Amino acid sequence: MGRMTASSGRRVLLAAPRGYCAGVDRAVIAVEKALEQYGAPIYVRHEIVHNKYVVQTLEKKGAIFVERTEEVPPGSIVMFSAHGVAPVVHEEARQGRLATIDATCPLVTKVHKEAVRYAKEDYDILLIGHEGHEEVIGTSGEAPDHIQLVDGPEDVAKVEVRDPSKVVWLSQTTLSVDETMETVDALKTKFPGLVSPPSDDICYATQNRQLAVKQMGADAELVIVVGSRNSSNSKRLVEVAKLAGAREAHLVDFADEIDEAWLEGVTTVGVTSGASVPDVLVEQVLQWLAERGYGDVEIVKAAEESITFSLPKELRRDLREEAAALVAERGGSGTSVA
Ligand code: 10D
Ligand code: SF4
Repeated sequence: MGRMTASSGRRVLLAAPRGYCAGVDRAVIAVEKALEQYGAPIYVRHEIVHNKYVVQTLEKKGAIFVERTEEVPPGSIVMFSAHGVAPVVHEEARQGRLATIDATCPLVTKVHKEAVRYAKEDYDILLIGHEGHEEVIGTSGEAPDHIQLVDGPEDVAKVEVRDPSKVVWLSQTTLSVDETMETVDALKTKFPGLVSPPSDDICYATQNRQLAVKQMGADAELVIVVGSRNSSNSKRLVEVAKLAGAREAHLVDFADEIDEAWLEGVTTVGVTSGASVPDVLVEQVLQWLAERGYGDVEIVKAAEESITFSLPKELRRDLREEAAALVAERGGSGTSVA
């Protein structure tokens, strides 16, 4: 314990686990590998993960981020983000003569498969998730006629189904565990025969990061969550910290967004980061805090994580040749990337 700490009692509680999950690690490496293997540009449909720093860094290396498949020139390579895409997007890529690399997290793909399976069995699927989020757009697209979105407990009243004995709930992978259970309870009250997904749709990484922040929320007056505004799982960590007792919790992309005023009267600061956040950004926050007397760091460990995913299979094929062939096949009108 440093002299400063001994006299002031100021300390940092650092959450573990925090930061990169297996799906994000895989997706970011996939963009880097594709750039190495095929050279720039590599188009990426949607932010590969919802993190400003990651996107800026990959842009500097030659990745081009687009929101719509039509923005990608024919004959190019396009990667789909970790959040997943609807089947119609695969079709758009075929139509646009694009070679694709699918960086959808396998745990998102698992939910897509559940949706397809329950739709085949003609269930009404209640997808709990945030309206407009990329992941729910992708999952809903697997079975648009069978899926309706339930965006929190307040949405339950408006839900109507064809047959209350044939209803299942599924969810986005990055929701608040507690709020989702509230929504499920409300749905079960309305539809007692509601079927639950075969395994948790909220992924291990989301659950573990929330567990850790819950543990620190009781002791930390202030919790700083490193993550971007459009990152669902990062935003949930702010909410969970507040519910766990933190007086204040804030989301920051970078250390220089921290407001000195937040530290007033604060002895214990909790620090964590979303699943899309590289740890270098957390280190910068710890440095910033240490410079202001919060140099004593204790780890709050809620779980061990060892899961990893292998890279998207397409990275093992020659996509440049494939892209060139796609253009040649249709008369070669596109911009070749070879
Ligand atoms: O917004 P989000 O939490 O779903 O995405 P982010 O890119 O921040 O984190 C990774 C989570 C993914 C790809 C959805 F599973
Ligand atoms: Fe996959 Fe979970 Fe990470 Fe999303 S947050 S990319 S579902 S591991």
